[in-house]
Order: sequence, then structure tokens, then C-alpha cells
Amino acid sequence: MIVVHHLNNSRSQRVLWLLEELGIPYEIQRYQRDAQTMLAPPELKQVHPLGKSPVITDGTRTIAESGAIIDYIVERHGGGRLAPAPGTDERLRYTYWMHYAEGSLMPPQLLKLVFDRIEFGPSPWFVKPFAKAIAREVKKAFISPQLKLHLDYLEGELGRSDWFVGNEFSAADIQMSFPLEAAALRAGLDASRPCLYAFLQKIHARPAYRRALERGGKYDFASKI
Ligand SMILES: N[C@@H](CCC(=O)N[C@@H](CS)C(=O)NCC(=O)O)C(=O)O
Repeated sequence: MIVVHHLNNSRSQRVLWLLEELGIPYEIQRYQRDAQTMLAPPELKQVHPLGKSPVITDGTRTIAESGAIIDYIVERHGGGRLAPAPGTDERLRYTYWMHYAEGSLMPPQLLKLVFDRIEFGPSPWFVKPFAKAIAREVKKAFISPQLKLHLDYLEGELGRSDWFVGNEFSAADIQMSFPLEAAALRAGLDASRPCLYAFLQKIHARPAYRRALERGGKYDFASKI
């Protein structure tokens, strides 16, 4: 039986959703973020040394990193569903999005989160004006243009097909969901990018997505759209 080590409000929601789409039975082991730091509790380090979520166990195997987890579940338990056939152009596109989500789309969002905290969070009075000015400048000169570049690119890509790999829903759409939900929450993704906005509306309407939410619990990322 697959056990999903599930941190509240986190990327592991994607794994629950994938398992629901495939109809694979699973158990949830729950972990709660620290209310101040938002970090995972130390118990998660007993499952994997980094103590990050998601991580799954399947028999004697422990698998971390959401892209690797999704690949593993689809290959081992998917029975050919939710991924294009190996060796096809569609499979190459699928692999691209599986890596792009965490490798390219998350980093500028993480930078925005960090520099927003520097700009708006607490800091000693004598550094506050400098910290604020630097954070504002880094966001203006680098982070915001990068986010715009990515979101414009993705809007164009989704203008050409129903889903990221073509007209078939695939696990790449599940992998892409988290950075796009995060962008809707914190990086200004809204109805002015109609294809991305419609993508979020479509995924939120999927019965398996809703079942995963019911089992996983509160998930801020789904509430914006
Ligand atoms: N690239 C990793 C990122 C894992 C990650 O940073 N997870 C966050 C939750 S969304 C986490 O565990 N944060 C709590 C912590 O770092 O203590 C993946 O996709 O699995």
C-alpha cells in the first residue's frame, strides 16, 4: 500500500490528486507545518533526510521529489494511463513539463516569496528602509520580468491545446498545477491570462481533484480561483 507523507497546504496535494485520478488505494500520514516558520515538523526527517513533502513509501521503497514520485506512480501503478507512450514526441513534451514545473517555474516564485518577506516582513528599524529598497529593486529588475516571461510563455502554450501535452489530460498537468496555483495566489496570475485561468478552473472541477482535497484537507492554493 502506498503511504503519502502529507504536509498540510503543500505540493503533496498533487500526489493525492494523481492517486485519485488513477483510483489507486493509499494511506495518508499527516504532518502539520509550524505556524510561525511554515516549515515541516522534524518527524518528516525520519522518512527522508530532507524532511520535505511530498514523500511516499511503497513497501520498502521511499521516494521523494514530486516529479520522481509522479513518474514512479504512473510507471509502476498507472497501467499506461496519464502518460503518452515512451519514444513519442508527446512523451518528450510530457517529460519537459514534468521537469519545467519545479526546475524553471518554481524558482522565480520562491524568490518572490523570499523578497516579499524582506520587503513586508519584520526587520530591525535600522535596516528596514535599506532592506525594503533592495527587495523592491530586485523584484522590479529581475523577479517580476521573469514571472511575466514564464506566464506569457505558458499562456501561449495553453492557447494551442487543451492540456499541456496536447488534447489529452496527463500527469504533466498535475505536475504543472502547483506552480500555477501558487502563481494565482501570489504572483498575479488572473483572468487576464484566459488560457491559464481556464486551466485552473478545469482542474478544480475534476472529481478526482475534489476527492483529493476532501482527503488532504485545507489547501489555500485551490481557493483563489
Ligand atoms: N522540489 C521539491 C520541493 C519540496 C518542498 O520544498 N516541499 C515543501 C512543501 S510545498 C516543504 O516540504 N516545505 C516545508 C519545509 O521545507 O520544511 C518537490 O517538488 O518535491
